[in-house]
Amino acid sequence: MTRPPAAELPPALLREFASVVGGAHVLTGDATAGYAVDWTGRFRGHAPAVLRPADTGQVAAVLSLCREAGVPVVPQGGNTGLAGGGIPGHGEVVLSVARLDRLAPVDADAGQVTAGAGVSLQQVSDAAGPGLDLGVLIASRGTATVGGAVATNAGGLRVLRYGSMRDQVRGVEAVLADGTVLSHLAGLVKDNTGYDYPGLLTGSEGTLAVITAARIQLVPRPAAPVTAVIGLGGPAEVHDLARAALRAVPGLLSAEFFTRAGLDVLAGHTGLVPPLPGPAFLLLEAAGPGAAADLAALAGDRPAAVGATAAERARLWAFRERMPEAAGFLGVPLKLDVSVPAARWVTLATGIGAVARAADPGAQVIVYGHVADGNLHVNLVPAAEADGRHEDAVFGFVASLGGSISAEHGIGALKARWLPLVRSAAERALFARIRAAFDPAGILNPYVLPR
Ligand code: 2HG
Ligand code: ZN
Repeated sequence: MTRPPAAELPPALLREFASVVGGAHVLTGDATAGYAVDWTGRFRGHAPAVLRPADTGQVAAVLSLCREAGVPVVPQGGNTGLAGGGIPGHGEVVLSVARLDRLAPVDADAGQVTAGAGVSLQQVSDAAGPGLDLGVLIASRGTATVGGAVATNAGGLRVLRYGSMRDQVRGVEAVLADGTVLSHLAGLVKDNTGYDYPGLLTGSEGTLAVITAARIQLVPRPAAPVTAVIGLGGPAEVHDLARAALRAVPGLLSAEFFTRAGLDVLAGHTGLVPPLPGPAFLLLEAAGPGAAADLAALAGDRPAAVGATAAERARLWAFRERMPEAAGFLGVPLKLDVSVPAARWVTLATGIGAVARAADPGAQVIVYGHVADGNLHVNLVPAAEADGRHEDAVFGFVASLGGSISAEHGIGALKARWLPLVRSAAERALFARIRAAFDPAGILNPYVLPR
């Protein structure tokens, strides 16, 4: 049985943890504070201890101790998650993978690299060298870790070209709740020898095992990328032009949507000056021969800002990459990341503001997202109590459009209640059986996903 939440752990157990990871890496009291809250301030918890193992053997040993003692565990990477899945909301112990930071040399033959769970995505990209890159690009790449990105199946800014984290994962090393180490890191492209458990662990949000390393397929580093921001009349124009880009721009890497309303908030608080007129913006990035000409032809005579140097591109990307900060200037945001079939995206993007305000007339809503993926980020600063009414409204609308209540951030603690909107009873029962097979004692992230 899992223990009830505890403000403190027995001193004998803390001593056993210390004998495994070293006393300096068993944090208690004030030292745990940064691990118990997410960066938006929406999710706050309490950890009776934060454990910082240095290698896979130490992860196995502390998990065995936790299981024997019935102590629930929340694995945590860079703590950049947005659904509360890495926060000890019910007094769980936090198992930080930050020190699993070993990055092997790139395997140039295979174009792959094996990275510890605590390596940041930026470090993987940097280590890939001039010819290769990590396919997944997210704004929090300097802090987000390989372990967290695999555990949440992170998406980001280039999914239309390279897919999500699952598409990059060729293998994992992970530790089950009973301390068993599983390792499948050869990176074989063809390997039909049984269940694809690395694929299953990808996106499992710390509920099945603690991922300690991943074998990652790198992609060719995009050559001479060009970025364009185009000012448009609204979501319908954004959607149509993004669809046209998918067909007409062979080197397309990104098709991102943001709005003037969001830019105005950023301008007021960060000094970022909106680059163009227009209530809506489409950021396109493309690489390879002809990319600049393809983007120029697509933009036609619409207002556009184009950047080809690293500095110009960074200036244009900042408008989109800093969008997640905007709502935070207005209050503590609810970040609802949803997706719908391509044909329903315009209905979603144009209708969501009214849907949210019907539930909470004073709510402030900022939307942006990955238009080519049917993904919209709904950042909502409630005026009314955040008692579930906003999720009821937004997720109900998304489900009515045949969409998903989590496009890329996961279910976490935020969305567990609404999973039945998009997953049948039979599916949830299967999830529970898979989970029981991996973690019969139920100590791994017990409050994330249904049990
Ligand atoms: C993005 O696309 C991230 O910028 C964060 O997924 C989205 O903060 C958010 O809501
Ligand atoms: Zn996103």
